[in-house]
Amino acid sequence: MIGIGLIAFIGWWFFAPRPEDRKQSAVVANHQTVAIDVNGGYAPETVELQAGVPATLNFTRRDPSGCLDHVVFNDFGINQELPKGKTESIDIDTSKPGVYQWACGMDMFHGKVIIKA
Ligand SMILES: [Cu+2]
Repeated sequence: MIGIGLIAFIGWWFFAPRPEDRKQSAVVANHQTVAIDVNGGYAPETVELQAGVPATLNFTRRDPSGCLDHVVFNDFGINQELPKGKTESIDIDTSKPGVYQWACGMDMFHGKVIIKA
């Protein structure tokens, strides 16, 4: 019985919808911006952007650990330092719809950008 409960819990943990983790960009004057809080991970972890609209992600690192001091977008060739307590703006190329992962410098924490057509 414990085993079944554990499996159910793991299933819930991975597959339960967590809508608060996802944030859709607001488009203002043909530019979309999303603020991402970096503190023990990324909040939100999933960002939705509209294709073809210039986009900026503003990462603010509050976490003291060096683990999160870089954010890496392999698909875009971005490896940006995130000094603690500062907001770093990263421009995202939204010309191609798709799902693009980002990660900390050690590939331990992850987030993703969904570019919707
Ligand atoms: Cu890390």
